[in-house]
Amino acid sequence: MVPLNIGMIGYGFMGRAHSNAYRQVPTFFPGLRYRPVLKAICGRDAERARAFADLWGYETVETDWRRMVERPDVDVIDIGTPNSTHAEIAIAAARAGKWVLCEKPLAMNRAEAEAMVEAVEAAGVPNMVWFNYRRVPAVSLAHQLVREGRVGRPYHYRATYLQDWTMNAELPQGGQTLWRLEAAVAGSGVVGDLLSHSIDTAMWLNGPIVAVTAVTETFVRQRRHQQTGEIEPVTVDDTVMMLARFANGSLGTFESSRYARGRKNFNTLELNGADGSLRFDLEDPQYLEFFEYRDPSGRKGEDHLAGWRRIHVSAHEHPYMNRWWVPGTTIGYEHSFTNALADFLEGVEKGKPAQPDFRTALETQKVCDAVLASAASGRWQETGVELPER
Ligand code: SOE
Repeated sequence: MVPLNIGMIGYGFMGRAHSNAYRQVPTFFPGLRYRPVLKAICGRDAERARAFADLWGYETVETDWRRMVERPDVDVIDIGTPNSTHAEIAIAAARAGKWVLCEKPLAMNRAEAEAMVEAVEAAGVPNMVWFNYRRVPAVSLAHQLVREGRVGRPYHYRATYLQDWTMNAELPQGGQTLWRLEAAVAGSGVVGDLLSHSIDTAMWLNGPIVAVTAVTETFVRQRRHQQTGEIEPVTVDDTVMMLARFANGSLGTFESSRYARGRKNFNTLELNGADGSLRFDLEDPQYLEFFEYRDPSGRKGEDHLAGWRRIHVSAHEHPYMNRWWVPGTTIGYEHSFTNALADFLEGVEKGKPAQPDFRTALETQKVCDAVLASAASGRWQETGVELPER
């Protein structure tokens, strides 16, 4: 096995999720050529970075990402920092010849994302964006069924991504923990944070989104800023409702919100086609629901025995599941990151880049920008998405 030295930048939620994947991948995907080594963790607060290194087993600590990017003993730069820093770090890392992994959304906006794509492609370095939900086995199985033509001509795509953690009007904004509430750091609110996940999955399952119309709302208009202590205007969208037109002629509805009381990470999708429908709900992640418009003998058409199947996606035949436990047992949220990392490493090994790479994530960014533009103008907006079949 070839050691691959990881330089992880950011020690928050995603720093933990990615670090866990680096630790798990060699043992659960033992055939891979590359074996991640937790070489260095980088964060601005030296004490927190040291504590993180001790906990997760990183060999060294950096407090300046620029030093990390220059280190000759680091092969991969993994960006788990707030969105406003992604572009600068990724471009510097690519120029230094590092492989680059980046947390979603890829960038603050389309222009930044384009510059990032240009940098990784000019350097010819492997790259990927951590849109992890593609790698939930039930979602991967949905993709497989679509590719096998089991859904037929698609008519509707429906996605919701709902949370409620920002509803408290007393919650401050900004700073290390609440930067997702500040547009200058996050780029947008739920559009970049939640809707981007739904768009990535939707375009993977159902192809390019060519046009959108959207409305956004900010319900709590002022919050105290964690750093300045001042009451300041809230600059992010709390909720977005979007209608979409796909290149394949189907229509989509998308709803993302951090104001859905009781919803913690309610990420669902449904696809309705001529020959079948698929449904997934991340709060019940082991299951894929599938309705097939066939009678039990395989003839097309519904009979009195037709009905929704609730597939427990835990058999060895299901995506990724032969890597984990015995059939019938389950895996969780963190495994989607390990699965994604395994795909990335295998992709590098085989010369077939794993998806979504930066170029594909740029297309998601284009849709996010179109959503924000439509919400501002009140008009339908073309997205300009160009997604080749991969
Ligand atoms: C916060 O809303 C968040 O942590 C997102 O940033 C993640 O991408 C999502 O997967 C879980 O919720």
